[in-house]
Amino acid sequence: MVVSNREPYVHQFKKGKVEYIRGAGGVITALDPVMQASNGLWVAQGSGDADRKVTDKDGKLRVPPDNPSYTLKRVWLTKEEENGYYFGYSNEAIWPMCHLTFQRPVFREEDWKHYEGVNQKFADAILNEIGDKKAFIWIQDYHLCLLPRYLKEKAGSQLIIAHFWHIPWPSHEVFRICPQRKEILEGLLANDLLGFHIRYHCDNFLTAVDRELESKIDRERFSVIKGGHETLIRPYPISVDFEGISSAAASESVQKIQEALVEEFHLENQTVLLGIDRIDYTKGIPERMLAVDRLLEKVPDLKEKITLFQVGEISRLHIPRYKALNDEINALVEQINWKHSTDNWRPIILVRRHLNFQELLALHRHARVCLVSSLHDGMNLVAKEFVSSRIDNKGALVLSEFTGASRELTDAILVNPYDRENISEGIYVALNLPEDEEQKRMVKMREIVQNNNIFRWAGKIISELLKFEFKE
Ligand code: GDG
Repeated sequence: MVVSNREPYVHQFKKGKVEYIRGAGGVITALDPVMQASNGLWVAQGSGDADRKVTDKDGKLRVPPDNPSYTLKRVWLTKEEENGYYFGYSNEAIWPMCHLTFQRPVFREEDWKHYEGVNQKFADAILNEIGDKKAFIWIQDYHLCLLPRYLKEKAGSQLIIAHFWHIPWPSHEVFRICPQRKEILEGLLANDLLGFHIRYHCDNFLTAVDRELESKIDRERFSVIKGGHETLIRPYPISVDFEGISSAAASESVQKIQEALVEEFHLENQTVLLGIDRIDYTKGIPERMLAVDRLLEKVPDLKEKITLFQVGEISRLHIPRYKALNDEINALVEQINWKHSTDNWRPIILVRRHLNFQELLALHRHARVCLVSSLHDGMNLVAKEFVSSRIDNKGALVLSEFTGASRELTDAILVNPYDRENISEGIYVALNLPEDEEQKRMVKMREIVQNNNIFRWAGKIISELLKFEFKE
């Protein structure tokens, strides 16, 4: 069983008909292929306006709709619950606390109450499904910190639980500001296995436990024993479906889409710098735009030659900080385009509409440089998707050193996103890499993503999970 906040398939009404889209976001990109291969059950929040229409009375349906291969069970939340649990505690408290971007977290007591209530609601839905059966459960992310404890309290001997934390875990100096830090740690320590992207986040977690709770920490085994229960803490760097992306990128349909996009956006004679992100202050989108601005100031010869093509899917707009970022990005695009544009060229194209995955691959194929300038990022899948799409072994990746991906993709051009000069130099270096050097770097990066692909990531966690024995 997989449990996550976000569902993999969202149903919406379009001109009276029900249509579905596969959600954007790292978790879904990573786990949908795993679930398709294993015919499991995925429990998540229902979120589309037509979701209720397609489910049975228990909130269940088979997905993907075009090729049903596993079951999706929806948990329905009220508006108040969604505000408190999702926008409030998850994304105004935990998210900014875990990402070092100097965005102050907001801990509201009423949000926490909803966070507890919704975690309990997920637990009830799951326990209801399980009955007296035994189950392996794999929980995703920071929305569901309390769920493992609620499940284990009711059905400890029937369950083996793993939890993957998709975002960074902060240093203790940061974590200790959280008023609910003990409850969060106790919730997570009900897991049998807890995974982070990198070793550094595991270390931070162990330090937090050490400082906050009575427990025994085994630094050799990388585990915590609390109240007689052991939780293993392990790094599992997430990845993408390398082979799937490579072969889709080679397909004729993606090639056709590429031609259509080039025509639609007049990219025929442009060297494309590509950004693909949810609009989020952790992703360094204004920083990237300002770096392009700086580059054009320093190297005016690049005018009419380069285009920053930014795909920005709107995200969490109910939160004031996200709304402000959205406005800031719109204003920056206006300002930078006004400053540098000529009669038939503008340096930044910002695309707000939802692009499907094939369109993203077409853009990856077309780009000369992919720009990932996150201020802090657990992994960053866009970087790995770019590399996987480059079947031609061409293209350069400019990558923030504060992403988990930078630990593996050392052949990218690594930059500090807080340093505008440094990003703009990185772009310049990327644009001027000699052909053989560009190719050598891309080949090495492709080997790394090919070896540590999404199936290997999931396989490692699942095989660790299967080593545990149910308690009698
Ligand atoms: C969290 C962590 C970690 C983006 N725009 C569109 C679209 N996307 C897809 C990308 C990529 C995914 O969304 C974004 O993944 P990231 O890894 O960049 O970021 P988060 O959503 O913040 O994910 C992150 C991840 O979890 C996995 O553990 O890497 O660090 O923050 O796959 O391609 N997809 C479509 N249209 C868009 O407009 N179809």
